[in-house]
Amino acid sequence: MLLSMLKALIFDVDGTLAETERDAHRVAFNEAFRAAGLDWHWTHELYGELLAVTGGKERIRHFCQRFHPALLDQAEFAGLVQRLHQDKSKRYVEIVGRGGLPLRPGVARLIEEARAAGIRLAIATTTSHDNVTALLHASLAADAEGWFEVIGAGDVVEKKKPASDIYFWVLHRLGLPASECLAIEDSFNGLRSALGAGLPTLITEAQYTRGENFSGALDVLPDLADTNLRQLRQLHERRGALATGQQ
Ligand code: XBP
Ligand code: MG
Repeated sequence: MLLSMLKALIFDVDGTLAETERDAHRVAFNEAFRAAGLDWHWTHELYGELLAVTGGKERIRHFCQRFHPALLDQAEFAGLVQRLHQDKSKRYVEIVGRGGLPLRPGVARLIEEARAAGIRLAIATTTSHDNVTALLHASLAADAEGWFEVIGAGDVVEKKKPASDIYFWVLHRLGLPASECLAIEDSFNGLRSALGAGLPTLITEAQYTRGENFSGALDVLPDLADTNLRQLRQLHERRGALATGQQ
């Protein structure tokens, strides 16, 4: 029986393409809090806990539920979250735009290899489209946005990871079955999201996600430094063989 071929790579962004969380997203959140006159400060440790909730607005709400529950009853709470997150996003784009946030090892090379081999590229992320393009421009290439045929980002879906909505959204636009794609993720929430859409998924563990439960992943790697496209195809084929009962 013909094994399903690898036709597309679908990349997560935060933690997978780059270590954006501690020194970019977290810093931008803290700057936005300060600018709004709030004495909130998300330490590296606290941020690690808050990352259990994906999405910046959702994370701010979760933080308030935990540490400032009285705020939730205030009429302007939703507006406050919206404003804080808007300002945070602006600051994140500025931070990333200054450069100095490299892609993780092997990522750029793997993307180049995939492009050269005609493998289609897509993105499925919880963060916003503007944040994705800022990172691609600053850390990959000025025209890198165009390398990705589909960019599924942020609020285009109602339910963020670990829900699978964003991966279904991307698959629909690629017009491919999940079995012909490979998702590359760094987190438990991202893995649940991708697996729920039926995607074979490779994990590259990140700063904040090392040691999470990655059962169901095709493989768990410390990074992509030693991974090439041939190996990705093999991984994907092995999974196809398992799925069809061939060994
Ligand atoms: C990471 C996230 C995002 C970022 C913050 O998602 O959960 O919420 O932490 O970005 P992924 P926003 O790894 O799926 O890319 O503030 O723009 O939500
Ligand atoms: Mg991630």
